[in-house]
Amino acid sequence: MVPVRKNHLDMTAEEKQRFVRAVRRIKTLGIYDELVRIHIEINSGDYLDKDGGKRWGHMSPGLFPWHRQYLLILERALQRVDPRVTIPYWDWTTDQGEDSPLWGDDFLGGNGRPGDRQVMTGPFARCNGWRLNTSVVPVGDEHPAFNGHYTADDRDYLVRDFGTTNPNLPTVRELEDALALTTYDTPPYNYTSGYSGDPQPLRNHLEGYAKFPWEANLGKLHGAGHTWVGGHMLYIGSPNDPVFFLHHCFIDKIWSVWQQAHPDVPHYLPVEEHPDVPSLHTKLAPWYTMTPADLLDHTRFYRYA
Ligand SMILES: [Cu+2]
Repeated sequence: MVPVRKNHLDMTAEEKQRFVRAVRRIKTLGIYDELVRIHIEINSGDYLDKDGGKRWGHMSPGLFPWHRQYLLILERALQRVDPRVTIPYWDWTTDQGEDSPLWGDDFLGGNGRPGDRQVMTGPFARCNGWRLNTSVVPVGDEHPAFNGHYTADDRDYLVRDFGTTNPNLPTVRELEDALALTTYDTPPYNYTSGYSGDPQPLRNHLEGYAKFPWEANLGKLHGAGHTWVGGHMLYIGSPNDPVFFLHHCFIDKIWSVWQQAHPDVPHYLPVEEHPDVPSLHTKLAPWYTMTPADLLDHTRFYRYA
């Protein structure tokens, strides 16, 4: 029987407690911080090479499979601590309140306090023992969503700033419009995919760098989830905030929903070798153990409720 991932709103108090306890445990074991470090390293390379060069999991068709493997590694580490734990997801199209149980003291804790925006409540507050060891901040004037340059951040506490950089979480309409697309990704397989006309690529709309003419701003869906939470979620060290994993779990579910909605189109592109981005049969860095083809069907690893 494969583990079942569910909406955090459907978790019992005990399930939430088990999840939180397991996350805190792998943090003390150094596993969590190693995953943060990997995300910073890969994301930085992806952004520095955004116009040409190796891109694994961002500004790349690798977005879905790379993060699927990344989440699987976290989930398996959690399950070594507690076999019943799975990663829950956060459906930000409907679960948009600052008073959502997501941000409760018994789950992820709340918004940052006025001033330094330090998270002061819940199990991931510094005062409750959640200390950042691999925190970074971007350097340079480039927008953080494009910037691969960073330096060490001496703040060892988690920062959130709900709705300041971006006041709007993604809408049902934005998600439906993206899910209606029938092309996984298009050349040049980067943040400009879809800019020069049709077909429009699912991946770049979901990632948030492409938009439809009726949409106001870039940065929707995946991007908007990051920017609405703000603080650490704005930058490449975003996995320091455990909400990263619930956010990306929903992105992962969306890929699955899209595949089911479009059974007859390629579920990953490119199929052929490509100089910059993973092809269907490229083993993904930094692990070099699985390819997008291996990761296409999640049902042998876990299911969604
Ligand atoms: Cu990422």
